[in-house]
Amino acid sequence: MKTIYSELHRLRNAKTELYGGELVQPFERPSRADMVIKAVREFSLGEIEEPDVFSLDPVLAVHDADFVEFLEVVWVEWQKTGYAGEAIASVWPARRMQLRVPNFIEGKLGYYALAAETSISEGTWPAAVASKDVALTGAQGLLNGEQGVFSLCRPPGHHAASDMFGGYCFLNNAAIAAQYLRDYGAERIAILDIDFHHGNGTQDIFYERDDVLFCSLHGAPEDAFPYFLGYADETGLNAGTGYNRNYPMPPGTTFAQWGKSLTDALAHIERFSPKYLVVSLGVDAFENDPISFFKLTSANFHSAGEMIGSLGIPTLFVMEGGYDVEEVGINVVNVLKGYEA
Ligand code: SP5
Ligand code: ZN
Repeated sequence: MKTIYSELHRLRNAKTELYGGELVQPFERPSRADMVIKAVREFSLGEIEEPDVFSLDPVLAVHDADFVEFLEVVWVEWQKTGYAGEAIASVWPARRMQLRVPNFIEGKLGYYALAAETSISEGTWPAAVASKDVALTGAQGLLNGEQGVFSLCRPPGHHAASDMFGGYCFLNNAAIAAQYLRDYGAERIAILDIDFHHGNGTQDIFYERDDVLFCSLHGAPEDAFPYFLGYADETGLNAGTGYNRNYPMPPGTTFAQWGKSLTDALAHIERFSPKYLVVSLGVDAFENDPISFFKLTSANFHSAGEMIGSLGIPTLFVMEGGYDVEEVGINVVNVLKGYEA
């Protein structure tokens, strides 16, 4: 399987993440992509190619123009304030407050952020732009007839909604790719999100649509980030009713249960008969992941790949989460090798 990869991911290199009341080194750091690309080479997954450069049109097909403009200028605007640190949201339009976009950048940050852990610094925007190019180049590969492509996106995307960033995400790479596939040749696209965290951004973008099915396996919102979306009774709205499926699971979940959820999601996807499948590939369901609570082993990821591959649908794998441990690389490659098996 071909891997699409850009060194420009390194431009996303924030120094801070608000975690447990402290500013720590971000879990979402450049070394993650290094570990994955190293494993891609070491286990001979296939060719590694640079992305093509796309315009912002495919981005604007799923994100609001004012949000995209905010992401473009936020770092410069933040610096103008004279604040010493990185740009971090600290105030939100909470219950019964106004949903109007403020002028001052501090207010704008709170308006567009879904969480405070994602600091913005120099290079965040160009890295996010390159990351969506990696996803779109992979999507183009499927349109050109590839059976499977791996887009090694960084920064990740599945928490980003049409007008929100956070959860280490800025542009929703999987949603952008899915919409591109939809616009250039397919009536139905399925998105399967196996990242440990609920893909709230992707769910939100397609929630009222019946042409993009979204299925997500994740830590139950009662116990896991992003906390405020991802319940099983969120099944879609209006035309989208029945086209959203969530599989929230409790702390300590092993492959015995996780695999059953995957089997059910895959059966649902098969009934939908999409032309293409986009997999939001996070490997933070791993037993040793530092911020998650599922108990999947490296071997389990290979099984998951095999199960996905058994559908026989051309599939774009888009990198999402998976943190801090060397096994991030092998776990990703295991999914991809399993898919090809
Ligand atoms: C793409 C992706 O995986 N984003 C995840 C963002 C999670 N950020 C919030 C982390 C809060 C972690 N709290 C975990 C408690 C562990 N003891
Ligand atoms: Zn995650």
